[in-house]
Parts: sequence; structure tokens; C-alpha cells
Amino acid sequence: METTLIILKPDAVQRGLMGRIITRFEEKGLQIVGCKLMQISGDLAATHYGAHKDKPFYKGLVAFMTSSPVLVLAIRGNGAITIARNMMGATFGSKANPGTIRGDFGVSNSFNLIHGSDSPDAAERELGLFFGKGEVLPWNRGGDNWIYDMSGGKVE
Ligand code: 3AN
Repeated sequence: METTLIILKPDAVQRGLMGRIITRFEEKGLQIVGCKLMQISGDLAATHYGAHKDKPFYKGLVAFMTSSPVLVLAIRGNGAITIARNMMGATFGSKANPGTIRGDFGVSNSFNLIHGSDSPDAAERELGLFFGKGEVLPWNRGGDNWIYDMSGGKVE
């Protein structure tokens, strides 16, 4: 089982898309194990996007991410990191395929609605940045026996 960090960016929150995006993850069978509305500080944005520090879009990206509240989610499931990335679609709304979150809800390249960790290492680092101890709750989900085939003793 993996847990990934998802951020519904300021445009998703301001446009009233939080519920529809969360619904997609829930309907897919992924489990919400953390959820928090927060205002990202300049320092946190700089740490989170440190890898992009020298990119031309960095300043605008930090300004956008700190401009208005975001909803951060911890989402759990077998293969959750790749599944969530596929559901998000390509980075630019103008290029993302229909059926993906970015493809269905946006046209902008900068305002692209959602962030998702891109690897297990990134997920661990980013979950630690955005959630404190005890804020991610891997609760027992009653329906898991119908979401996963566990008959062989492992999650399939
Ligand atoms: P993704 O979020 O699809 O993994 P990354 O990790 O390449 O994309 O980039 C991180 C964030 O930086 C993106 N979510 C996007 O908001 C922003 N970004 C990336 N490339 C550009 C660009 N060329 N122009 C504007 N913003 C960009």
C-alpha cells in the first residue's frame, strides 16, 4: 500500500472543484487518509518546489501556490502514486487528455489545479512537509474487501 500527497491548488479551491476532484479519487477506490485546508507559507512553497528553484516559472509558481488556500490530501491505495498521477493528467491543462482531472477541468498551463507526488521518495518527503504527526489516519475501510481481491493473502 502506498500513500501519496495530493494538493488541490488555489484555482481548484476558488473554482469550487474540491468535491468533484475528491469524488474521483473516492470513486476510483483510493482512500482519503488525510485532509486539511491550509494557506501555504512562502517558506513551505520554497521547500516543496525547491527542485524548480532555477526554473523561469518558479517565482510565479510560488506566488500562485501562496495566493489563496489549498486543500492537501493524503491518499492511500495499492499503487496510489502512479494511479493518482495518471488521473491528474499531463502538467499543462491545454495538453492533458480528456478524462483526466487537468484535461476535464482546466485549460491553463500555470493554473493546473492539482499536485501529486511523483515517486515513493517524493511522497514520503512531501507528506512529512504538509502533515504533522497524527494527521494522517490509515483507518480501516469496511469496503476494502470489495475494492481489492484479498483472497490470495495479498492485495490484488
Ligand atoms: P507535475 O505537477 O505535472 O509533476 P512538474 O513537477 O514538472 O509538474 O512541475 C511542478 C509544477 O510547476 C507544475 N505542477 C506546474 O504548476 C509548474 N510548472 C511546470 N512547468 C511549468 C511551465 N513551463 N510553466 C509554468 N508552470 C510550470
